[in-house]
Amino acid sequence: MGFLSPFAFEYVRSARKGPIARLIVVFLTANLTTVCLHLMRACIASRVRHSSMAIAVLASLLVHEPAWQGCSQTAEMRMACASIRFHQGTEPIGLFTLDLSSLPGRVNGELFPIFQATPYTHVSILTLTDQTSSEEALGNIILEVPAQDGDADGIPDFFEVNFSVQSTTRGSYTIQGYGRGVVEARWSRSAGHATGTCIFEFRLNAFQSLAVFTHTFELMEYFGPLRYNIGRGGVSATLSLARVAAEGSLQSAQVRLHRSADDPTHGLVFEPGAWLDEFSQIWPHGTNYLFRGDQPGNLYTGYFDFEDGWSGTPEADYRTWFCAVRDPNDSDGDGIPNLSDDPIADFRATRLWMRRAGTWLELGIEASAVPLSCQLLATARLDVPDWNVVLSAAVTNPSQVLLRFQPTGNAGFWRLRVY
Ligand SMILES: [Ca+2]
Ligand SMILES: [Ca+2]
Ligand SMILES: [Ca+2]
Repeated sequence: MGFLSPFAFEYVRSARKGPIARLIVVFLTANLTTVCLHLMRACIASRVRHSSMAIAVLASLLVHEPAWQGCSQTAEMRMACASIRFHQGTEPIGLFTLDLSSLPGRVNGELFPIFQATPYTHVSILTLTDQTSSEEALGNIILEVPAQDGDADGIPDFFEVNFSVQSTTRGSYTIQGYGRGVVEARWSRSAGHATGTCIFEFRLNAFQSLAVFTHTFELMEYFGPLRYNIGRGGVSATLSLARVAAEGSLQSAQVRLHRSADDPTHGLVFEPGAWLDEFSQIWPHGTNYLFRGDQPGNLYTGYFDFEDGWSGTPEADYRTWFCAVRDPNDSDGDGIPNLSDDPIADFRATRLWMRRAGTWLELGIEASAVPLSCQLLATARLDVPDWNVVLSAAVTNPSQVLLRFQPTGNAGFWRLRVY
């Protein structure tokens, strides 16, 4: 919710002459209280000079914020880790195990993204362990992982739990002391399950296979609401994401965003912050950028990098995520979601107005967008204000009368709360 800030009317009605004698509209950009107190003093002085006149001074409202500004709005947010977590792999005889990691000296299961290595997309450090001697051999693997985004939601479908996966991809590997060659990865995962199976077949040549390891792999995907308020300095938001098809959550009560300076209506900037996982462990992040395409126009997508995206290890890992924010809110219907719309445009579009209607005065709202809800509050003085709700109304028309009354000769001040 937000209060609209003031402009003022001085309205002087001649009781003797009947019709309105004078109507002055004064737009105030200075301190409301100071100016309105000044107006009250002028009014009182005027009443002294013109005791036969009924005088009303009406403080009304100039929009500081668009109608939706300050109101809590909800977008939806989806995060999917671009890394895949591999559990330890086994081979049919049970003599060796295979682990993947992004960390030298510690196994964290991470098959992590690599860029500009087309057609390959992911790499990892391999640790082959002889279970009888406990000797370890290190290696590495580079692989292609499907990147298609069939539903155009900004997340490659492979990384979305709700899509099933049945595919075979290829890459290459090296294992010290054992050999190098081509590796085939056969992926299998049912829709709605965060875990699936990946079978690596390591080949020495076209005729010889070094080993076949079967791994459980795990996707990390989170989804939930991003609730935000737009103020003059940007967007403040809270997020509450639940892990898809698995235990886990990500929360943050202090998300700060703003429009991109380079492309304000398309670019959304996440300012540095920190999220909490279900163990209350901190996932800090720096500045991240999302971009909105024209189709669909309410979706912001991009990579989101954490300084550390998994609290299961003390080291920085699982850092790169796919992020998609869909904002269905478009209060002015111009195709630009509120998250990155120009608040200044609406700043001038919503206002509280006053007009004569015979001997009546009408107080109404010119709304930048409808529908919206509002409350009209009034007080008799501003030096010790006592704002009381006069009415609550649903605004369904671009210009709508809120209050109709006869001037009483007493000073009155109004303010409007929209939400
Ligand atoms: Ca997708
Ligand atoms: Ca970590
Ligand atoms: Ca808009």
